[in-house]
Amino acid sequence: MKRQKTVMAIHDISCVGKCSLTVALPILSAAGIETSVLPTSLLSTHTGGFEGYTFLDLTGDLPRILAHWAKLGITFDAIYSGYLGSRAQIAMVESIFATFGQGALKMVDPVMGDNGRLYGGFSPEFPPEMLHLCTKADVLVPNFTEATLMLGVPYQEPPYTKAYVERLMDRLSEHCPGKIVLTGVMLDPDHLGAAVMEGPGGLVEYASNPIILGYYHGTGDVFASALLSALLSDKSLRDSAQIAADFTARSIALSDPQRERRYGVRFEAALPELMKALDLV
Ligand code: PXL
Repeated sequence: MKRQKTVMAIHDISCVGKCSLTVALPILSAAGIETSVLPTSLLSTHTGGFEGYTFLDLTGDLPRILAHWAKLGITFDAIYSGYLGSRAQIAMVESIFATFGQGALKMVDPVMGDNGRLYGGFSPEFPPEMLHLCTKADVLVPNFTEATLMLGVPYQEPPYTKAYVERLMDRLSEHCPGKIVLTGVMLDPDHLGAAVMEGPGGLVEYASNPIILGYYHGTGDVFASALLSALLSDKSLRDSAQIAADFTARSIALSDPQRERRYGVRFEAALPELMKALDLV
């Protein structure tokens, strides 16, 4: 029997509005991956489109959880970080990479913003510190907003030229030696996808799908969780990006148009297709 892969997923729990752990856990599980969770904070809803959400910072409890895991000798095939609620948590993920990272694929989704703007609650000091975390990652998955914020360059509206996309990835790779999967790549108004690069100086390849217009909450987490699922299923970086792009597009296409978009996309309905793409069924 093939050994089951294991992941440590480091994200918040947004109790309502599918994103972060409520997306990562079901997707990785459907991909046959044993997923342990390190919840960084507990929110009544995510912060994008709901007023008056609660926020419980769990930073103080994380060292105790991690010390227990270390004592038990627990190891992981991958460590996957997403939304982090404070700069202290960025430092904590760096220390998790140092203590649990040996032999593990370290993937950072530098969740911070979209459409050219930082999400609510993040200070301008956050992006440079997130860039520092990305320098330690084997795979980073920024969108254009996050990439430009980390580089301190102005955000540009799509569509983009390949030259612009590749210049941005080159600039990121000057800081980050890992593989880069840049999301939100629109080369023409009819297609949306990702650009991938295996490392500094590497060739840039593209994965895309016909665009479905509009902003859908949580799709970054859907994409990144499917990407990691495919990478751990030994798919190539480009194939993994295409599988993740297909899954994200299907999750949007299967969503109820009557349901408010802040509740997230209907990724549950697309899981059988993801499992097929990963040769699991
Ligand atoms: O999907 C990213 C995300 C994760 N977690 C929280 C968020 C967001 C985006 O707004 O608010 C709490």
